[in-house]
Amino acid sequence: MGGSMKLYGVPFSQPVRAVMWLLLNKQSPFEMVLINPGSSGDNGSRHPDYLAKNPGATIPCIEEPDGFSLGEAHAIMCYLCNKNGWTDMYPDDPKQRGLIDWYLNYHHRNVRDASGLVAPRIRKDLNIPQAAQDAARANLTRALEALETGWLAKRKFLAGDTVTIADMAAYVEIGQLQPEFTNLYDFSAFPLVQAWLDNMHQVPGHDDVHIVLANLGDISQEAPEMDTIRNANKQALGRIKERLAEFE
Ligand SMILES: N[C@@H](CCC(=O)N[C@@H](CS)C(=O)NCC(=O)O)C(=O)O
Repeated sequence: MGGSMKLYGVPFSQPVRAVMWLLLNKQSPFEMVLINPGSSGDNGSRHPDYLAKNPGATIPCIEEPDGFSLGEAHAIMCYLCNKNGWTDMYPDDPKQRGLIDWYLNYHHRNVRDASGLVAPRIRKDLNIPQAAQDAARANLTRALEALETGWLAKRKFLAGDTVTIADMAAYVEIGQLQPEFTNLYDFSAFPLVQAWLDNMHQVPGHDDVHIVLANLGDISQEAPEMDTIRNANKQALGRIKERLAEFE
């Protein structure tokens, strides 16, 4: 079976962006297949065809030409690094790798809660209770304190002096809140996190992956219309396809 690897998801999804960033950074070809998160319709993440690939019903998921499929952004990024020998992004030194795995495991229910600030604005239909929104903000703030006083107090990037998949996984969550994107969090209490965010802007692939957020813009005062989100995803897909054409 020929063809390139498929990546299922939408560019607005944080964990999808992390995988896309790694692939674009490495100029590694893939085919993006749009899957709507939470939908059971055709091309939805709860449709039986998709559940056969990822029973967890979430995006992202990848599928290799031989039919091998894998869910969970962090598992996918580790797999891609292992498969392609990208040891700059996921070093094979046990201690360096240990630091990355530490962050990737920590991330869930901590830094991931950054999306708990975004979801109520883009998914009004979910009627996310205020208490859940407050808990997400508190969890994120605690996680940023841990990054500020721990990880980033010791190193320029989360696991060392150079960027790894831990930074990409963290940035797609934290970075989306910056003023030039959704503008939903004030980072002034966290100067090391702010400096790290600035450094991450320079990592190749950053702008292509974040075009979706640049297009959506500041949503702190007003929640965007569904059409605006759809258009932002569409334009982002166009940019990604342009980049992928350059790799061929
Ligand atoms: N831990 C998963 C999280 C994936 C996830 O929550 N994806 C969201 C979109 S950002 C999703 O597919 N939601 C659909 C649903 O929960 O029904 C990962 O990192 O891949």
